[in-house]
Amino acid sequence: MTDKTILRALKGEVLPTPPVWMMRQAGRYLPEYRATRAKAGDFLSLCYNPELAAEVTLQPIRRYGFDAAILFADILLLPQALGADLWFVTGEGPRLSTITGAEGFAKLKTKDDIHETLNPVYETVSILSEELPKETTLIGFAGAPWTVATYMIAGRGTKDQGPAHALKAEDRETFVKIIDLLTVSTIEYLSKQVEAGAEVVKIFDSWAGSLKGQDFEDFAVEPARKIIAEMKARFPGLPVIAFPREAGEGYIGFHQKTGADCVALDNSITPEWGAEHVQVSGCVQGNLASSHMVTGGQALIDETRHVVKAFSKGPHIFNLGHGITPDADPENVALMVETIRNG
Ligand code: 1CP
Repeated sequence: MTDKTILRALKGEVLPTPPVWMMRQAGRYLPEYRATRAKAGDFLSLCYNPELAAEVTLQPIRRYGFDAAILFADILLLPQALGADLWFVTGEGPRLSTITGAEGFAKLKTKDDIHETLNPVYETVSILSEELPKETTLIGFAGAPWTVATYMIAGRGTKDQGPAHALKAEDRETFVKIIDLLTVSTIEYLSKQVEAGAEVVKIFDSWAGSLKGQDFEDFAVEPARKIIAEMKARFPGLPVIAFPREAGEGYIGFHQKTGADCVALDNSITPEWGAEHVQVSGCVQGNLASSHMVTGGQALIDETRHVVKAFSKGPHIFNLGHGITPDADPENVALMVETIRNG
């Protein structure tokens, strides 16, 4: 029996104090992150520099003693490894070469070609598995096929994922090929992370909420199910966290349909709804609004207690409903952690 709290919660144990970590916990709200990033140059250089990527992963662990560290990388490294051009425009976000049809798809590489680009990421994982405190769980991750596909098809982040929906409607064959390539490549990518020392993997489907009805089943549920089934076949007992963000009713039964050990909840649902409809099926993660990390004060304390209490009857990992934002105050993060641990 392991004594790492996150692994215990993932096995279904109800702990008196929920373990805690935060999405984007290594990020621009921390002065030490900004300093290391400036040393690395740009964001991608930081992702591909194992020493510095490990350093920024460790920074929030040193500061707050979170129960988990998440590998510092990005979901868009995988399309880059498959041959897409990728760059980040400061203040705006990612840009990629676009895949708009069969011709673009044909230029992509195969799942077996990705490691050449992604080797530094695996190196970051092995450094971390040596350097993390023994009580801290190391989480590896990848984007879910649908979310990664939305960026590959549009060439950037989009509010409504319009270009990806359009390709799905107009050239379904190419769209399905992209999803299938990402599914098998994600399995290879996550497998190397686990071999290098990741103890848990998380699948980020940030744009799952724009898939409705049968599309949600085909392109959010089914790829997650395939990835999780194969990961568990290769690594028996490996815990998996799935994050079908803004899935709404799609959250109901997501554990059973995909085989995920934990389902991460966003801020579009109340903790009470999440406890009643999702936690009944297994461990959940979430879901304090990240805006409290900006505003702090008594409201942060009250809402942290509210989230802890609402999920206290089942397995729960405390987290935000989405990533912490660059304008957050590091003191508020300390206040959240203290409130969780000291009541
Ligand atoms: O300037 C900077 O330093 C870049 C900001 C940043 C950071 C810190 C980006 C650019 N990515 C990351 C790291 C990152 N991204 C992690 C590391 C681990 C962590 O601390 O959580 C992880 C897990 C991600 C995952 C990620 N990247 C997602 C899924 C989760 C989510 O937030 O919804 C998505 C959609 C991305 C794409 C991406 N990368 C970066 C930005 C600004 C974006 C979003 C673009 C958009 O809004 O469409």
